[in-house]
Amino acid sequence: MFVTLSCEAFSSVILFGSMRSDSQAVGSIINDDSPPSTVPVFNSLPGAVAVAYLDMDGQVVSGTQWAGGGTITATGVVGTLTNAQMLEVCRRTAEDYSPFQINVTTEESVFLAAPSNRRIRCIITPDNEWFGTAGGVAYLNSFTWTGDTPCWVFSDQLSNVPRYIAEATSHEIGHTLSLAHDGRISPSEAYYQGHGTGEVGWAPIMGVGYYKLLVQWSRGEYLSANNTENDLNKITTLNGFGYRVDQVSNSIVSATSLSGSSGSRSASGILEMTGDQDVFSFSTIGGSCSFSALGDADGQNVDVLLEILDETGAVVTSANPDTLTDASVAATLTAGNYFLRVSGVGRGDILADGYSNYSSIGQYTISGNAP
Ligand SMILES: [Ca+2]
Ligand SMILES: [Ca+2]
Ligand SMILES: [Ca+2]
Ligand SMILES: [Ca+2]
Repeated sequence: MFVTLSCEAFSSVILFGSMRSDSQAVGSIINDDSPPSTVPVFNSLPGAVAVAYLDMDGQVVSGTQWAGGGTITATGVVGTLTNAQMLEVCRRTAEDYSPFQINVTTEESVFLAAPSNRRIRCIITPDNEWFGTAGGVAYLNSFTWTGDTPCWVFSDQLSNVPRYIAEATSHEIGHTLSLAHDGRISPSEAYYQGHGTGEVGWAPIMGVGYYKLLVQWSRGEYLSANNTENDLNKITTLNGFGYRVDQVSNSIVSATSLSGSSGSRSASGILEMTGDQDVFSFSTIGGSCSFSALGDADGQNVDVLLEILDETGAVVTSANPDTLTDASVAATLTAGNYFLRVSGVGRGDILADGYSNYSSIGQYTISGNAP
């Protein structure tokens, strides 16, 4: 049975010497505070049955299909990464998995308490020598195996940069959830590095996510994609967990009130599924109103469309900057009841430098003012 070895992900990173000698990246590590002696506690969805455990404190692995069943003694990244850097890895990975009923955790006790066919241990370690040069490696579908066969992320192969480690972590866990690589037919390549620039530079999580800022799940909509598997559908139907429940109505009829009744207003939430809309209500005595909707501060997956609607649901004003992923709206409103609607959108030509709204999902926060 479990003979399908997903090829080493991100082996291409090894070809990019500039990444490994990036003085900025090295400097950011050296300049940080003294390394901690323990991994910080992190749970993205406490209580979820399904668990992705980021094991950063070292692990001895034996009796698995790795290394022919032999013993692998992997050191951790505690002492190499700072507390803040380990938490950044957690937050970035958690953003990729925020639409789903899965807890990204750093607590081994949480992992051990989960059903063994609803969990994965992802070992983040500098010790890749037993395997070879790669950013990470995983067995396809191993999330639903029983026992404790981990997937791997090799931190020093990733220059110990939290963003790269997090991209590899989401990617390797993606393999364990049954996802294959996103490459291209022409040119023939196993890993697509993406397209576009700046905040809207896009790449698929199951390709190479290191070089772009907007790294999303994919169904192979880009030009010459070699893999049209529906990542979201596979994740949520093959692994014993599904999407998180949408907490905020798509309709003005049952909108959720923004926090704050006058002046400062706020809310936060998740766009869980393709096309989800979250509608919030607010009232004003009239005057100058302004709101911003920001995606996740570290690993934003949402390109936000933000709209103010009047009490009939008609759009008063909207914002979706073409080259930015956050959005802000402002309007002088007469006294009354209004709505703020958050959506995830695509951009431009999906066969050129754009993307669809397919995986424009994830966490957001709203803040603003209305008198
Ligand atoms: Ca461990
Ligand atoms: Ca939602
Ligand atoms: Ca909704
Ligand atoms: Ca935009």
